[in-house]
Amino acid sequence: MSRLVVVSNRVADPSKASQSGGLAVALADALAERGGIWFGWDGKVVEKGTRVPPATHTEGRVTTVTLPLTRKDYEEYYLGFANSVLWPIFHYRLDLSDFRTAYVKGYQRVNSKFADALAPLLKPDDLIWIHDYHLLPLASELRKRGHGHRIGFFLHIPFPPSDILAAAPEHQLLVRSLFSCDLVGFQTNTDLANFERYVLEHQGEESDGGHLKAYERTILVGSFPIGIDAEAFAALAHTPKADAQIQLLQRRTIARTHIIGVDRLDYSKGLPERLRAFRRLLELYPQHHKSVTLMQIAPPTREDVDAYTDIREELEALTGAINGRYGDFDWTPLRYIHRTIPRPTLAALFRGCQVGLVTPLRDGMNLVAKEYVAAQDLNDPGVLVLSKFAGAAEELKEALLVNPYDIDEVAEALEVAITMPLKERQERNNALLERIRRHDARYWQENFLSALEQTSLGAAA
Ligand code: GDG
Repeated sequence: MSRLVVVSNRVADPSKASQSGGLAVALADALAERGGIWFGWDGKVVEKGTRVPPATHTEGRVTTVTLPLTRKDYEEYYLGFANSVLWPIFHYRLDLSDFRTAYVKGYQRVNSKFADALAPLLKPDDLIWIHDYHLLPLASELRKRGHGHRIGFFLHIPFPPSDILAAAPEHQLLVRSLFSCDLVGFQTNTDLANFERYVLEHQGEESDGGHLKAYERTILVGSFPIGIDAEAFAALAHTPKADAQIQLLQRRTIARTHIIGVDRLDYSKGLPERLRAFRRLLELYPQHHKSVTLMQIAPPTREDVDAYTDIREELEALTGAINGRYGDFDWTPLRYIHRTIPRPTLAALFRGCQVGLVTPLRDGMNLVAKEYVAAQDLNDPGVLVLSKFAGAAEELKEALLVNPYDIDEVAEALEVAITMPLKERQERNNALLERIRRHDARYWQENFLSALEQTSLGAAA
């Protein structure tokens, strides 16, 4: 079995992978089985001129290799091109993209630095697996340095329709770079179709049987919906400590029905629209006053990007307005928590809440939707209300699927969820759970790597 080299923008500490969630666990498992390297940024920023060699840390058969970014790299590559250009555009938000010429240069520069630092660590037979939008040009940088390895790339976020991508600076170059890979994987069939359409429009070559030919290379493409470790998450939700936390949640509030939302505070997650839908529920159904609450956990993220400050202010204002209008001395309708909550507490809260409200405006997959289902009690499961624009909606058909922009529709779905009879809740939950268990994180990782191993050996582009 070939050694695995995983490259991602950030590297999770493998010894803490179980606390960090699905992706870190899936990758840590694959690395432990095959042995290998996990390479990426250590999350630190150093001032110009500071030369810090990559730090290596080996545990068992896995070595993490991390390096810091200079302030300029952090601003131009991470905050700039990755998170102020690619993230909004790939989430269909051209209005939020903030393009500066320096960003493209910074993005190319960091990808080239990553390739320089990674190159000496590679062995001839390694399988290389690159992750996400930060590193679209990395495969092409490695090929330029003469590496003929099998290279796979997986995009965790959506791939936008051709016309939207065409608004991104250097879009042709970015897509062309992906043709230096042997396998390019997406979360959903929609993303895959968008990619194929872009390539056909810009290169005019035919695809066949999962292969796509363009830029003088033929690559394998496919959709590989990411999963979670459903068993482990269910176990986390069913500990004596989780039981105690759920009892506390029920004792401390007069509400009988708890709705929960958990999302990084990101504009792609549809949080203001979600709060408005909850307000509409209270407007339309006064019988729920004092019997329903919404708990929205929204840990901070990318606070150095302006668009993220704006959304935080909007949410704080909405929370105040809703609680001011509907709250009473013995009832706070909306609890908004702008902090990271420990993972076991999150699992307990999912289990203790009767409705999981997951309404991103656009999302690659959305693991929270799967975690909510995995945490439920089979005897008395809650109901998942899910945006049809989350990648997860392609698989999770038995959720109540909603258009997150349509406030009335989401409010009505909440009403259906709150009043759903036990039998229907169980039928829906069983069907969802069966699929989430079958297509778990291991299934995702094994499928991707076996497809990559079956490609013919990468030729230099
Ligand atoms: C990207 C794509 C794709 C959240 N708050 C807390 C916390 N979390 C955990 C959740 C979940 C993870 O973070 C978030 O995953 P999502 O999939 O929901 O979203 P992104 O972070 O945007 O991830 C996404 C994913 O990559 C994987 O491919 O699904 O579409 O955007 O696991 O539980 N964890 C803890 N405390 C919190 O407060 N401990």
